[in-house]
Amino acid sequence: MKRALITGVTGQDGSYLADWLLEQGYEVHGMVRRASTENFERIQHIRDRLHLHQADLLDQLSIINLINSVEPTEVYNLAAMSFVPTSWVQPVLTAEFTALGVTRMLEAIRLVNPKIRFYQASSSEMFGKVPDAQGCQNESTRFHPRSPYGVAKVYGHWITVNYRESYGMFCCSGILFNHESPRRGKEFVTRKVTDAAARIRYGLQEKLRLGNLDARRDWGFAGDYVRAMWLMLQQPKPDDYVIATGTTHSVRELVEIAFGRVERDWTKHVETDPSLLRPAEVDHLCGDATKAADALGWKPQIDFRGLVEMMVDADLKRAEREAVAGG
Ligand code: NAP
Ligand code: F7E
Repeated sequence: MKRALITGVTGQDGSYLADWLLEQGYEVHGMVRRASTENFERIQHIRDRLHLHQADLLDQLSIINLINSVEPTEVYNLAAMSFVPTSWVQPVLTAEFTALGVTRMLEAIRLVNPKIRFYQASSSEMFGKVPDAQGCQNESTRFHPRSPYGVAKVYGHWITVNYRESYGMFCCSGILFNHESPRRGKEFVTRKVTDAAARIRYGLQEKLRLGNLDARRDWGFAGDYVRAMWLMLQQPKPDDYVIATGTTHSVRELVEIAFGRVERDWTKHVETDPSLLRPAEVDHLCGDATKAADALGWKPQIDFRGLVEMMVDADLKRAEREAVAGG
């Protein structure tokens, strides 16, 4: 039986990846950090099928001990400080988690068993200020990160490539564009919008405050993207891949679709708030996943409208329960 270890298993991607690997017959282990209250909402439905272990990206020894005791065949490093605005508020901690955390994982693998296959969760935020606002980014596009988060991810990407080149380890970096789902954290713009649209529909909320409505992103479905992570580790050779839909939409279009789904006029509810603008913005992202399509046979199955409507529908169910409970 194949045995996988997922760091960040309590996060959006970790939970979908755990679902997928269990379906493929894996024994699935998850690394969780110690908290005074458990944060297992996203993995509650599979809790009894997962093996959870406490360790922390900041603590080298805990990671070495974890790899030693689990003896995984594959490690998926998804844990990180993943919210871009927080990276300006906590830049040093972001670097510790999101950059140096990758080296700690790689060093633990090198020490315990360098044959373990390793996946690093890299990000389209590494492209940042893209040279051609009309074009799409691929594996050869230069990086120009615009936040401490993006800079930390560039480090994580290159240290992954470096361990592959220095030690011949099976290390892959997946450069994933934004991917969302009903399990997305509510601070990210898609879920913030779909949650607000649903709550406004049920009279639980009146206003939605947003930052830059003109920012454009290539948004896909997280369930599609975790399949790509797994496919990367099933190849004969390790490599790096862009994973994206190849389409780009503005935050304004996201708002229009979400409010259209609940039959409300967004202009009556949405207000822009300058405090939500970022010190440096990523204006436009659109990924070219041709390499992944050719080499991995990967294609996304859910388009942008389908994604937004799926998220609104899930939030409508939650809002309805809240409205009923509130009388
Ligand atoms: P997420 O929902 O924010 O999950 C992050 C996970 O990391 C959580 O399980 C969190 O644990 C864990 N974590 C954070 N700090 C840790 C530490 N010091 N030790 C151990 N675990 C720690 O993020 P996501 O959307 O699933 O993203 C997964 C990965 O892909 C991240 O590395 C993210 O940067 C990257 N990525 C995401 C996207 C996207 O659009 N979703 C795109 C490209 C790359 P707690 O539950 O304890 O907080
Ligand atoms: O912002 C704009 C904001 O926070 C998207 C992470 O998973 O994807 C994610 O990073 C856009 C930005 O995601 C609000 O300015 C407007 O242009 O949903 P987001 P992100 O920063 O793109 C990448 C690939 C990752 O790797 C990250 O881990 O939306 N925007 N108004 C807003 N964003 C937020 N959060 N809140 C607003 O009110």
